[in-house]
Amino acid sequence: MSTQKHYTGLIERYRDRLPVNETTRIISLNEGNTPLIQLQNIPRLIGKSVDIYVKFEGLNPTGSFKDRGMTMAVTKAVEAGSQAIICASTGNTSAAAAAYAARAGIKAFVLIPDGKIALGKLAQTLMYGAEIIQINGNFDKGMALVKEVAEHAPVTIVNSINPFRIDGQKTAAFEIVDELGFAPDYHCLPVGNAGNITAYWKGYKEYSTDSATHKAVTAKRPIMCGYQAAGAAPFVAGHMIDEPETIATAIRIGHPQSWDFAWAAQKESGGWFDKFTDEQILAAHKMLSQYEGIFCEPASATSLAGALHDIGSGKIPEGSKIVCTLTGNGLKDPDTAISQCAAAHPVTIEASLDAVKRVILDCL
Ligand code: AN7
Repeated sequence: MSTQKHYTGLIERYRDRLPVNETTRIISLNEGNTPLIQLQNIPRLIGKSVDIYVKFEGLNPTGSFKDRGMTMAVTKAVEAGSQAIICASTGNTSAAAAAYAARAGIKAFVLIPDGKIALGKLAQTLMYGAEIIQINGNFDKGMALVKEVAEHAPVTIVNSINPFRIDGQKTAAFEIVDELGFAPDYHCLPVGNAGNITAYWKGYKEYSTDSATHKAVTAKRPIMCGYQAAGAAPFVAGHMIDEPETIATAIRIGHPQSWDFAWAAQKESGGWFDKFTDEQILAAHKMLSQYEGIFCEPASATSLAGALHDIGSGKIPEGSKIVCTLTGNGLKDPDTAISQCAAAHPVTIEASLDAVKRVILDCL
């Protein structure tokens, strides 16, 4: 029998760098430990000598990176005696909050924008048993309401303004350094509320010092590249946006909550923000599926859209090692996936050997 300890989640793995002690009840679904996959075909296709790795966060228990933050936030909420959590969400946070609340045996309230949440996210959140409050307004409106409500009701906010969320999410940077043996040259992320870019930067900074001695163990940190959807790009505009719009509904956010932290990550790392159209995002989305067999959700592909653009222009030079975070699973948003493939709709034929054979021979 194997004596190897089975994986029990990111809090156990990185306990010495997270705010827990021996008596803390850990609320976990064995999140984290997601694959870092090196792209094989896309670099060849673009004719550039670069190592591009994708950190596929869509393989977390609820299908997005939010699980990293939620295991930590719900663990701390339960430790503090909270009976209920609340969040505003474009979909993934609500799914994660609902799942971890179910696991902990507490209540989850989620505020979602009316009609602008991907189908898979809604299905999950309903199944996990959260109280869904659909509002007549976008994510930013919901976030403002959640902050107000939390002052008047006994609920813990689990949006990324909760610092424990950032602590959980920083472990993705630890995993990357552990796996590669070094920090990458560039780290590319889709940016909405900017909690994740904040978390990765915190993680890379903390991991370059020993947790016990606080001595530097590696000096290298990546340049952070934050990419937004063109219709929802406050970091590129340099100011908040009131009517954000993009097909990548996960990042349809105009008033990012981690504004100052994200600017700090950009400045300290020597990185940049940029924006890409829905067409560019969807092209990267499809490319990942069709050339690498990796199906992420549209918002996630913004990281690759940005990386490919900046590799093409030479801003990211050849020889670089690049990590793109793919924040969510493609199954989250089946509608956008299917509508992208309209031209290749399945043909219906007669159920005979001849008919099937003809289709195959026509294709080859
Ligand atoms: C797939 O679920 O804000 O910049 O409410 O679901 O840390 O906000 C989701 C954000 C990127 C942006 N990719 O991350 C929510 C929510 C996916 C996402 C982001 C989100 P942040």
